[in-house]
Amino acid sequence: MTPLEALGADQRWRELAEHGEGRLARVVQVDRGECEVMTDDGQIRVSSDSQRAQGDVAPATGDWVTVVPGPDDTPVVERVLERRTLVARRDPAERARPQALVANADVVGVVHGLDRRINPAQLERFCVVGWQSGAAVAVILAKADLRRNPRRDADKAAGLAPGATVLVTAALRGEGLGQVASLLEGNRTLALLGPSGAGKSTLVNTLAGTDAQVTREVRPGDSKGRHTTIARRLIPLPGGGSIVDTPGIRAVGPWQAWEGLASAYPEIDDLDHRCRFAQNCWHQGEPGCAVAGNVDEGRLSRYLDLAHELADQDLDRTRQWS
Ligand SMILES: Nc1nc2c(ncn2[C@@H]2O[C@H](COP(=O)(O)OP(=O)(O)OP(=O)(O)O)[C@@H](O)[C@H]2O)c(=O)[nH]1
Ligand SMILES: [Mg+2]
Ligand SMILES: [Zn+2]
Repeated sequence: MTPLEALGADQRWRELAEHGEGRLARVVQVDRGECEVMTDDGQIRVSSDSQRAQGDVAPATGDWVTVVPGPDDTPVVERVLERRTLVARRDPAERARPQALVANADVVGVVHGLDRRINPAQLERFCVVGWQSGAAVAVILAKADLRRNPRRDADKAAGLAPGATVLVTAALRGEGLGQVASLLEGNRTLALLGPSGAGKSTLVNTLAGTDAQVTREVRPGDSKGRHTTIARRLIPLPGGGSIVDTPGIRAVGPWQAWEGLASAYPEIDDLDHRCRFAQNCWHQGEPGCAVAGNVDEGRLSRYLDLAHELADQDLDRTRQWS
């Protein structure tokens, strides 16, 4: 297996690459105009052409690209191949712009640390972003050693994340890691999402068998991890497949995530079109509503919060372009 095959290079990627001059590579990390990419011959640094016309896709961690020799012999990214999936959020610094987090993940792992109570709004929000990416979603409950009955947490999570695989892990004790590893079978890519301190990097390090990612002590008194670095790095695993850690994320704002919303709340989406005023029903007492009263109230209210957020975003975007 070549290093690229271990990262998921398949026939389809190779064929896409053949449309250009360059050779196939996968972006391991992006850092100010330069990328580290994996090629069939190992990892190299390439520049990601600053002259690239605006509107061209900027490479993100996980992207498949083609690389050509540049003017001064440093290789340059020629093309970003069309993404199969993309984990993106609303740019935290700007209201109406997306920020690409991870490209071409096969599974998004939403990590929640069991040192805290499950926060339904937060978990569902991460799931919306996960589903919107086009990848499958797994909820990974971490730090199960801190709970007497983690199965109960798993049941709760399953109710909040229909359609997602729910895994229980205790990385520091080596428990549940096989299940996480099985998400990577077939050289797949797992993108870990979740609030700071959830236990993402600890999972990555235990699976990779290295200290690839920095972990840190949770502050006493609260369970929030401290902010250190935000580099998103694709980490190859010894048995094939890769994981992308996303450090330093406090919250995710979904970006144009109507499909992700529908997938995260399938029971609401299933009934939605049966409301008498289906196009305009906010399921808040409108006559002939098929949703209100027939689904969990908490889920409905969180769904509506997210729907309002997305509707506001659509308005912002319309204003921006008019
Ligand atoms: N008890 C216990 N603690 C854990 C476990 N996994 C992680 N932790 C602790 O939780 C804290 C945060 O873990 P990290 O892996 O750094 O969290 P993170 O999700 O990477 O956080 P950010 O990088 O800030 O986004 C550290 O003090 C870890 O030692 C576990 O399985 N059991
Ligand atoms: Mg981390
Ligand atoms: Zn309705």
